[in-house]
Amino acid sequence: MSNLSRRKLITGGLTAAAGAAGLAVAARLANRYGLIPPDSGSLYGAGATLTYASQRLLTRHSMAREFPRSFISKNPFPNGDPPRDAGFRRLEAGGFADWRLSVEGMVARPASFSLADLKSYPQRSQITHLACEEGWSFIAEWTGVALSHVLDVAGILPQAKYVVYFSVQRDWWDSVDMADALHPQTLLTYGMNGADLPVGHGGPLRVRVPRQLGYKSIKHVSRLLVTDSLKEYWPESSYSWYAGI
Ligand SMILES: Nc1nc2c(c(=O)[nH]1)N[C@H]1C(S)=C(S)[C@@H](COP(=O)(O)O)O[C@H]1N2
Ligand SMILES: [Mo]
Repeated sequence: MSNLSRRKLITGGLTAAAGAAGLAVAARLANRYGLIPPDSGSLYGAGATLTYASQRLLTRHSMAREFPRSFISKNPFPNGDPPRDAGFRRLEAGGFADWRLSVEGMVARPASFSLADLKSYPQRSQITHLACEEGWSFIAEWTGVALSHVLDVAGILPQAKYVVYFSVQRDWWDSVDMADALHPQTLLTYGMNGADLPVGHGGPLRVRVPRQLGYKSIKHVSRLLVTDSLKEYWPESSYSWYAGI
């Protein structure tokens, strides 16, 4: 991905704005309150720590803005190509009846869910903004089940710290910490604007993390992994791990 320079600009700007003294204070605070993000050792560590720590302190319990129906965008923009491989096409032709979401890792009851299973759980809808780091955005109504509900069914173990979610598109996966995984607005969505979630927007199943930038909302998700370390699951992209907005 070619977003290195953009990220550099953003984090560079933050760092400059905070100033060296501010950063030192932020780092100390972050350390004390367990707010070091997992990419703090990276090139943009100081900026990433500052963003994550300040957002977590200020917004741990905050909600992404929800909009009235009249705000729903007329022409939402599907970004990137949907999967084109034979396996996905076969699943699509079958109405995704054979689609499965597996939940693995640090859970008491590893499980595999069909869309019908997920639809049998309490349904949540929210009208939220999806903002791409490239500058465009749209508002849509997203319908699904709270990620926290599915995690409860699987039973997360106490040592779990992150949830990694994988698309069937091999290059796309991402992760959130437990604060975002258990946040009431973080959904596994199967519906959009009152219809099935279109394949272009991540059908049949997509994670929505409305408190972070669009790239954290991974499309075509078929696997969740609960873990205490992201070492093996570091995204290949140059995006910042924490993308709070
Ligand atoms: N599997 C997968 N997930 C993805 C992407 C993708 O190309 N493939 N693009 C990401 C990016 S960068 C953004 S901004 C949003 C775009 O969502 P949309 O296609 O519904 O507009 O999806 C995110 N999730
Ligand atoms: Mo994006």
